[in-house]
Amino acid sequence: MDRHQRVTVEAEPYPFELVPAQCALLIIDMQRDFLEAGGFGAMLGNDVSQLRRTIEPNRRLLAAWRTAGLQVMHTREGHRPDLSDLPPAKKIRGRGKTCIGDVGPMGRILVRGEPGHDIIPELSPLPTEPVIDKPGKGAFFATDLHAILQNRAIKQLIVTGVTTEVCVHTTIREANDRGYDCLVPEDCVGSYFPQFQEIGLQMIKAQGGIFGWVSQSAHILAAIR
Ligand code: TIU
Repeated sequence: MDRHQRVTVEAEPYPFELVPAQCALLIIDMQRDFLEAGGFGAMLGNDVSQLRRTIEPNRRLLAAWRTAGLQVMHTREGHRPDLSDLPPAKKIRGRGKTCIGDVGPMGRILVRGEPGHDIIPELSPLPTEPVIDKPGKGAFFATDLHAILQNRAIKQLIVTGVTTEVCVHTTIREANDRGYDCLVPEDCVGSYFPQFQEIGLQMIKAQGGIFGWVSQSAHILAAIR
């Protein structure tokens, strides 16, 4: 594969013209706190098993992306141990008994350095892959992601991870406003709510691709093979 050669990926609302050398795989928040019992997702009352179907497609896409020598970046949602970057409004949202920063089965919830904050072992970052620690839902807010992408001449993003309508959507909207073309493989993003998964994907590709394109990981794998 010539990484600078444009390849067409089957997608909606129309084919995506992928330039592998200019495209990063951005994996959003595949953390134990969202995908395993006892973390932040479960604390909010969610069924974490809904998200686990995304692990294997992400693992395959990540392996292929690495084999092709392309850019990979990961994000993690979480806060400093002193919680100085945690807005009070975020801390008390939900009126739950347990809050961000409290101790749960996987350590302090959504706090950097705690076991629950880690990316799941199936998708562990390599030392060469930037990990963006973000205090918000969007990966561009209060992070150096945009600078890293610009330094590496990235113009396109394949956005995967969890959850579709929260951190994935917020990140795609932020990226779109900054001029990036975003492609979302639907089997690699997940929501706790099946109806939000479906509508969230429709919202991206509606109106001529108002925020981006939606595809399947198999189409992306075929394009970079
Ligand atoms: N609650 C929920 O669906 N998601 C989040 O809080 N964060 C992310 O989406 N990563």
